[in-house]
Amino acid sequence: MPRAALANQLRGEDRVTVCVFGDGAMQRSTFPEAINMGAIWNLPVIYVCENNQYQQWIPQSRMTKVTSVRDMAPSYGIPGESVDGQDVVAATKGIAEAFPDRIRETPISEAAIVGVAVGAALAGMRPVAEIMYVDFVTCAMDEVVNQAAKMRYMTGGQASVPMVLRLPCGLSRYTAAQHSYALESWFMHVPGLHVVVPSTPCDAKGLFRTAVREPDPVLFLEYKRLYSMEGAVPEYVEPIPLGVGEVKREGEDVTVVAVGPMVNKALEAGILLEDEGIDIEVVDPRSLSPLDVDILAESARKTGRAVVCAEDALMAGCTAEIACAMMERCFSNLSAPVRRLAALDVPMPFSPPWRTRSSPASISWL
Ligand SMILES: Cc1ncc(C[n+]2csc(CCOP(=O)(O)OP(=O)(O)O)c2C)c(N)n1
Repeated sequence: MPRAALANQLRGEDRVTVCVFGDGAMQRSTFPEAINMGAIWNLPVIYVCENNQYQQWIPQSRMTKVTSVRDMAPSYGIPGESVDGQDVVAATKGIAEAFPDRIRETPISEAAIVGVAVGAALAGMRPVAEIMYVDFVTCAMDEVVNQAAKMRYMTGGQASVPMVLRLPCGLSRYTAAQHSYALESWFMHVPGLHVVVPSTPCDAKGLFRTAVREPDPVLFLEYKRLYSMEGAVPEYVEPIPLGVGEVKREGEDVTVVAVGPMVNKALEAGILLEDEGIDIEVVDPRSLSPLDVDILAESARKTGRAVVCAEDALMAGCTAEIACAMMERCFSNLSAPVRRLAALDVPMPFSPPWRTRSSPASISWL
């Protein structure tokens, strides 16, 4: 926050920086750090908290005992004044009423959310934690990557973190650069984490049943656009083992490995390509770590051609790992190199035409 103020001070400029934020920002760990640094360096800043009593839809009074930033100011040695003066997801609808003792609302404190989940898991519970958008798991990366993922290894198997981290992700309307990330490859890279990406309501249930029973952390990537997808979900769904993909459409000419919402797009493409006499096989890995390399290689051996599509970026994305895994196993059966369809290596644009060009998520075949 006081970055611009530091620049002003160092340049000796006669300027004051006005830093405007919502009351939700008070619960960020960077908040006290920034205020304190600004105070000890006597930076010329006015902090303006627009306190609408709600952090998005959660009343502020439930998230903090301190409801006025003004009252916090003196503890940093700076004066404070008062001036008079919003369903992202239905996925968890009704769950808080059904299980009032087990569901917790949280402040916007991702490191603390994952931290308490890791702690509870170490203490023998099976917590399910949710980060509002996967983009903000970046604020909790130490807990995910250094604590949860490594605990079993570092304790020689004496401790484990049976935690599920639900991570809504991917493009949705106008979510732009900070709320549209697809980060599967980041987590595939970390030994000790399982990475799951369901593509249908039924798979979501079957994979979730497995995830909550896993002895190690599972990152459950929920593509936001799929929340509105309809599909039959039987009352009882068998747990789907991790590392077991599924052929969603059988075909002879080319294998399309599709991740998450790209499965539906591939199935749409399959219908169109029928008219052109091209018969595609659609394979859904369902979990990316562990990855069902056998099902991928078997399909590519049969068709001799493969395309991998996912919503994450092309550079070092999950499509690279999948394509390489196939080429390593069945290079001699392939008639052409494995091709990849992924997002452009750009932050997600807000502008609808640019967004459409940036991500395969925007493709509509039908
Ligand atoms: C680190 C982080 N976590 C989650 C979000 C998603 N998010 C965007 S606005 C918002 C609510 C902010 O509440 P508040 O600061 O009170 O501002 P208000 O919208 O009420 O004006 C949230 C949670 C975010 N932008 N950054």
